[in-house]
Amino acid sequence: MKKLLLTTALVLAAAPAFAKDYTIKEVTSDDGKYYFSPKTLTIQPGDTVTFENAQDDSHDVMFNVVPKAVDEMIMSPTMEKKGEKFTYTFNVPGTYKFHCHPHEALGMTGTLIVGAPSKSGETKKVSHHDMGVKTAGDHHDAAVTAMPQGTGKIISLDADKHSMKVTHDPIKSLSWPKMTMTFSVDSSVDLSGYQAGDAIGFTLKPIGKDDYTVTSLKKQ
Ligand SMILES: [Cu+2]
Repeated sequence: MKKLLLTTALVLAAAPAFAKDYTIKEVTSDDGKYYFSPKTLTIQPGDTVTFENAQDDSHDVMFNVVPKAVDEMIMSPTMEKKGEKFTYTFNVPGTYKFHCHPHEALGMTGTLIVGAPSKSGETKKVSHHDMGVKTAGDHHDAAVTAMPQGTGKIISLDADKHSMKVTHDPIKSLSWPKMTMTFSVDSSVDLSGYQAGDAIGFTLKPIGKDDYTVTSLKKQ
């Protein structure tokens, strides 16, 4: 009997710790601050992190620095309702950096360490809008610059803001997966003939560093 107990104890000691689940909340504070809570987190390989929208506000999460061995883009769809979640299991050790795309410029960024931090040179940058397109401020060559094209479906239109929410198919030239996003629509585009549910084709133009506006629209 004693021997059996000892064997059991050894097996338990050798077994890997059970994977844990963590939550990072995406917060919009009452005084207009946007942040992840917690902003930094250390977990172990195999652990799972759930990003949860803490209010009815539009957040997402995109990983823009990951260990070199990570071979996929880690990004959530847009989460617009309180309680919407995006869950991912992190198996590759190292340093990860992430942000909320709409609120990155407002400081909504964070860091995740899986196991131990990466040494310098062991991470890579990932751009979910890596585009062969020049920025809006760069006008010479505009004629030869292909603007990204997309297809999708209108979810809703906001005539006052001249914007539309679209579920778009993957856009290869931007390395975007299928997503639901809100785009501003250029004032030259007439939205009056469109409504929620329409299948559309559209052209995007970069504005600023990280944003796009719809410059042409047609029904599919
Ligand atoms: Cu956000």
